[in-house]
Amino acid sequence: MNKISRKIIVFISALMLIVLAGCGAKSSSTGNTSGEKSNGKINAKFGVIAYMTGAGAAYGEAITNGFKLAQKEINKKGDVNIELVTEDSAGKQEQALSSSQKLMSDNDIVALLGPTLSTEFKVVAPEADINGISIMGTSTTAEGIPQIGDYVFRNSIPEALAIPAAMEKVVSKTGAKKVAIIYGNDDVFTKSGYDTMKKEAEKMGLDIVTTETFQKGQSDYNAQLTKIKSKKPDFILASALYNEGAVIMDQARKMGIDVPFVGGNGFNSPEVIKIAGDAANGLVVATPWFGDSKEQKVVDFNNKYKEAYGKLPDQFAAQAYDALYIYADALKRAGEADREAFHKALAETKDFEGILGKFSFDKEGDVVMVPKVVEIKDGKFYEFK
Ligand code: 1QQ
Repeated sequence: MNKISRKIIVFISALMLIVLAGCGAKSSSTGNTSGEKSNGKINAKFGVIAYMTGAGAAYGEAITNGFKLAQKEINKKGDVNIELVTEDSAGKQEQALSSSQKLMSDNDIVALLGPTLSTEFKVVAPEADINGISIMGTSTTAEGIPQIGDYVFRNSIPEALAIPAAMEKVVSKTGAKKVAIIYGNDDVFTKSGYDTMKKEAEKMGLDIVTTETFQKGQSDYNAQLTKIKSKKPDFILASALYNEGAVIMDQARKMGIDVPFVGGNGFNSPEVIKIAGDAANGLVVATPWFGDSKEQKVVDFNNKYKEAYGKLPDQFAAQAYDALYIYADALKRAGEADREAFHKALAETKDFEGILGKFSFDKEGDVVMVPKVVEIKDGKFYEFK
């Protein structure tokens, strides 16, 4: 799009945002800034859109906890002072969109973080891009996210990297030949995970014995699992968020299906173990985060998080924590709380050292990273060997 048409669209969008301002749900704000520079510090407000209520609320809880912990540390260091204005998207596209419009209409908001689900992000990011406000996903792993536009980034590792890594480990260890697939066909992330699973299974020469689908909120998977069981797969590929994924595993084990499950990013939550209990054993996933690592920065993060929230962090908390540090770093390099200056600095992020390792964006704003493969055994995530 040329500069003049972008400016016209930005102007029209700004008018719409003024009208929409104040319509959305209640927002919460932590920290206090005015967008001005005071005492040599750069004060900046960032908008957060997170899945805080509803079936997947544990994702949003971990994410906002990660942000708040990083915010406290960053503000204490003192180069920049960050205020976070948080909106609940409830895992719904319409609510994510109205929340983000409310945030974008506040001229003091320099950039956005979230929303949580790719399904939400896919409707919010194009609008942020048109408005020239940077937006970064910290948990969005579907294909095509940063490709939405120049202002769109993520620090969450795409399924297209994670799922093949997990599949390759399982196949090379077990010699599996036959696989069944089950996926949610009404969600951007679960569908994208399915596309990756199918493509990779074909590439690896696996025999896909059946492909089953389900919808969000489904509680009975008897029909799908009966079919899967009858086909005797060597393992099952499941693309699901934790609330459906854990129930699928529970019902599968109760039916006597004991083969491994390979899942995507949605399973990387302790909620899976909480909901499925022993039935979660045998789940293999790839993740940028391994909480039991002996690396000092991981141990330190675990301790700080536990002290603040009374429990250990998960992948979503770790990604959010790093994301706010990436934003703080860009803000410092931008030198002012300005949307354009911030965008330029963010795009230039390179070799940022976070708790998840060294981080750079590729030229499309996507993640360059090698995931770790973990499996659940005896109710705990272990490195898959
Ligand atoms: C996505 C995801 C989910 C698991 C985030 C919570 O990866 O929607 O992209």
